[in-house]
Amino acid sequence: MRLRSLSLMSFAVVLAAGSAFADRQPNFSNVAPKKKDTKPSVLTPPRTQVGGETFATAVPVATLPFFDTGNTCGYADDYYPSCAFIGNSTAPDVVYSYTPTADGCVNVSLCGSSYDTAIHVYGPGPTMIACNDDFCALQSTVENVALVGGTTYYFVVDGYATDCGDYQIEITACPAPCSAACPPGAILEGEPTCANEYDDQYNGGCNSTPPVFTDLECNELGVTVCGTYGTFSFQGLDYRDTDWYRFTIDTAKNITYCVCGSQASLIAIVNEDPACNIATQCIESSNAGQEVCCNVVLAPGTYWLFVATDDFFGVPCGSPYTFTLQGLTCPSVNVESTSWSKMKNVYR
Ligand SMILES: [Ca+2]
Ligand SMILES: [Ca+2]
Ligand SMILES: [Ca+2]
Ligand SMILES: [Ca+2]
Repeated sequence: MRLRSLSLMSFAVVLAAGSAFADRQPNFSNVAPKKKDTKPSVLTPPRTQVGGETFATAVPVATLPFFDTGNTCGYADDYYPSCAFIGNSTAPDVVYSYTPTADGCVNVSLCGSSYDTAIHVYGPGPTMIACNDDFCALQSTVENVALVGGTTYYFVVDGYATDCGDYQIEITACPAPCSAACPPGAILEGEPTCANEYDDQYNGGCNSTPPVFTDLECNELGVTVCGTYGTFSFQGLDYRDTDWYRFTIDTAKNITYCVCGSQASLIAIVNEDPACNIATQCIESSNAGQEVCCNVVLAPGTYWLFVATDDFFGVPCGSPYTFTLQGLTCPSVNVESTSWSKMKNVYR
C-alpha cells in the first residue's frame, strides 16, 4: 500500500470529523510523525489452485479507460494478494487481462466496491508488479503501474482474508506528466535551499515561530510561483520544507490552485487562523511530475496555500515545484456600485 495515500485519507477523515486541533496539526507539520508498523511488502508468487477464473481465462480489456462491475463470490480462489493478508487468504478472485500496444502506465481502482477488496497486478507472466489492500477506506487502488507494450498484464480483483462481494473496477491511463520547470515571468519563492539543520523562518507558516507567510498579490492573469522543497534532518529528526503562501479576497471568488511538483506533493488551501488551528478548504496529494489542483469557491477572507513534499525523508532539497493560482482577481473599485445607483435613479 502507498503510505502517503493512506495517511492522506486518514487526514481527510480526521478533518471531516472535526476533531481537536491536537489531532490535526501533525498532518501539516514539517517534522515526520513516528513511524508506524506496516504490513510486509514481500512479494509471494501466486498460489494457483484448480478451477475458477484464472490468467488463462481472464476477461480481456481492449481499450482504456475500462470500467466493469461484478461479484467475486461465485468465483474460486486462485491468487493470493500478499499485500493484503498475512497467512492463508482464501478470498475468491476475478482476473482481467490487458496487453498495451505501447509502453505506458495505468491506475487501477476498486473504489466503489462494496466489500474489503484487494487488487494485485502481474506481468509478464506470474511476476507481481503491484498490490494494494486499502486505499479508499477498505477498497483498493494501485497507481502508476508501468506497463511495457506487447506484454500481457493480469489484474486480479480479490478480497481481504475470505471477503467477497460486489466490485467495481476502473482501469485508466496515468495522467500526462506536468513540467515543474519555471515559466518566464513567474514569481520566485526566494527561500534558501533547505539542508540538514535548516530552520525555516522564511515561509514556514504554522511550522515557524512566529508563523510566517509569503504574501501573494492579486493578478487578473493569474499568479505563477516557482519554488523549491525537499526533506532534511534536524537534530536527528526527519523534516520537510513546508511553504505557506497567503492571500486575501474581499468578495467570494472561484479559486483554482494547481501545483506541478517534481516530487510527490501535498497541497492545501487553509483558512487563516492566528492560532494555527488548521481548517482546510481543500487538500490533495500528487505523485511526482503529476499536476494536482484544488478548485473551491472561497468566501471573503484571508487564506493560506500550503505546499510541501508528501514525504518526510528521501527528497533532495532544491527539488522544484511550480504552482498557479487562478481567480485571485483584484478588488473592484467602487465605480460599479456608484454607476448602478445612478442607473437606478435614471430609470426610477
Ligand atoms: Ca484470492
Ligand atoms: Ca482491502
Ligand atoms: Ca521552499
Ligand atoms: Ca519553506
